[in-house]
Amino acid sequence: MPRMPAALRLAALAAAAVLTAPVPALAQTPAATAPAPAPFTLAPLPYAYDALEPVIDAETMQLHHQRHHGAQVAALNAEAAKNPALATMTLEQILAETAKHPPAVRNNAGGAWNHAFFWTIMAPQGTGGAPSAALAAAITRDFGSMDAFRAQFRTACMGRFGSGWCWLIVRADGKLAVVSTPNQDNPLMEIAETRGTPVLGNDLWEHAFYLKHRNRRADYIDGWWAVVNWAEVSRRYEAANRR
Ligand code: MN3
Repeated sequence: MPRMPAALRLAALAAAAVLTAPVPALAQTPAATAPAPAPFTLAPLPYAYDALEPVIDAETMQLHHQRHHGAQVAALNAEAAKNPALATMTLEQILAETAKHPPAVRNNAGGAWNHAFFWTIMAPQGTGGAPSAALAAAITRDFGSMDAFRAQFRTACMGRFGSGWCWLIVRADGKLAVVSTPNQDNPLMEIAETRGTPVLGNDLWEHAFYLKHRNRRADYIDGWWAVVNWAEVSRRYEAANRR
């Protein structure tokens, strides 16, 4: 083949690129132009707003669920409208790659997951049962006793500066650990200091307790154990252990 001048060679390459480029715009499906449905939803609480009284008052529960949790779901849907790939993902998939997304995705996917989890691990006083034999044995194995676990959890809750969460997690090695995360972060995030599967968690934001307890975080933490849903925590522990 005879040598082509450089300019001609470039023109030939450009023509080839046009021929092999995908067919543009016109081929869009109607679905791509219709408004996408909001992919993330706010589920109702598994009990009435006043069901955790007197430990957590109805007004706090209603504001917390409808306004705080609801706003995070709405904000995550707004992010998904900007980046439709998010709409195809589960919350857990998003939490595993938060560094790939803007901070609003980390904060609101975190908040959406954390609150949905939180509602399930609480139950009306007197109905939450006790830790299963397997969970009780693991708590004794990894903390020494139930009291020692609760003391460590309390210390972690009190030690979280500002807003955040305290968690009991199952680590990848099967061991239990108490960890705390800032803001709406959680141990499912790839950026978490200690990763694991949460089985119990307490919301340490002031919106979780301020109406009733004002600044007294310790009162909230100590009273909160009365509404822990140990049946659900145990179920989550056994599910995490099977992974
Ligand atoms: Mn909250």
